[in-house]
Amino acid sequence: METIFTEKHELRNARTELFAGELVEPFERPSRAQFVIDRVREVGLGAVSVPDDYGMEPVLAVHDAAFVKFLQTAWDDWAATGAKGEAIPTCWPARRMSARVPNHIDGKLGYYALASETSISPGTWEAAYAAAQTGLTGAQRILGGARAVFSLCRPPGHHAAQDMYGGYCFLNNAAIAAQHLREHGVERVAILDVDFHHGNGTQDIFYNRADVYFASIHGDPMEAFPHFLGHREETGQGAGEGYSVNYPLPPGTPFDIWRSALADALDRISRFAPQVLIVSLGVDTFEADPISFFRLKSDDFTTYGADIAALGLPTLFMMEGGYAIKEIGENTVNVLTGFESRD
Ligand code: SP5
Ligand code: ZN
Repeated sequence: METIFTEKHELRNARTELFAGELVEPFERPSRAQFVIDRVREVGLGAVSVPDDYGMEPVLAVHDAAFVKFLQTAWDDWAATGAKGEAIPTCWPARRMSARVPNHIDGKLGYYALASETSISPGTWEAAYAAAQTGLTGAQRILGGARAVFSLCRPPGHHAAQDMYGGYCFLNNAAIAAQHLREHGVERVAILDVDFHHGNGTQDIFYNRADVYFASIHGDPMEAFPHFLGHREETGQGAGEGYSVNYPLPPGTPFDIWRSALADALDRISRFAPQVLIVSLGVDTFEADPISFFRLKSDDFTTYGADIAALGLPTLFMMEGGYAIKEIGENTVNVLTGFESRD
């Protein structure tokens, strides 16, 4: 399996994350991608290629133009205020307040952020853009006939919506890839989100569409981030009714329960009959993940990789979360080798 990867991800290197009332070193840090690419090379998964540049058009096919402009200028606007730390929102358009986009960077941050843990730092835009291109290049390989590709995207994308960032995500890499596939002759795309957290951004982007199916297995939002989306009752809207499915699972969920949810999701995806499957691959379902509460073991990742391969679909794996850094390479690549073992 070919891997798409660029060192430009290192440009996303925030110093701070707001966690448990303190500013700590971010869980989503550059060494994550380094451990994954090291493991890809160690097991000889296949060629490692740098992404091509598809420009801004595929990004703007998913994201709001003013939001993208905000991401491009947020760091400079913030630095110009003389702030000493990184850009963190401190106020939001909460219930019964105006939906107008403010001029001041403090207002813009609150308007476009869905969470405050994610500091904007210098280089964030450049890295997010490179991650989107990494996904697009993977999509292009699938269009060229590849059975499977791994886009090692960083920063991740599944929490980013059309006009919102947060949860360590800025551009929705999976949504951008899916939309690109749709515009290049693929009629039906399914996105399977196995990250521990609900893929709220991806769901929201395709919520009223019947051409992109969305399935997510995640920590129950009553107990876990992003807290405000990912309930079982959310199944799509309008033309999209029945084209989203959610499996919120409780603290302590072991692999056998998780795997039953996966089986149901794969069955529904199979009945949707997509031409391409995108897997939003977060490995924060691991038992030792520092911010999550499922109990998957390293071998379980191999097992479910094979389950996904059994669908027999052209498959684009895209990196999302996973914060047990020491094991992130093994767990991620286990999914890919598990897939290949069944292929
Ligand atoms: C891509 C991705 O995995 N994003 C995750 C963003 C999670 N951010 C907020 C996490 C809040 C965690 N609180 C955990 C308490 C652990 N005791
Ligand atoms: Zn996650």
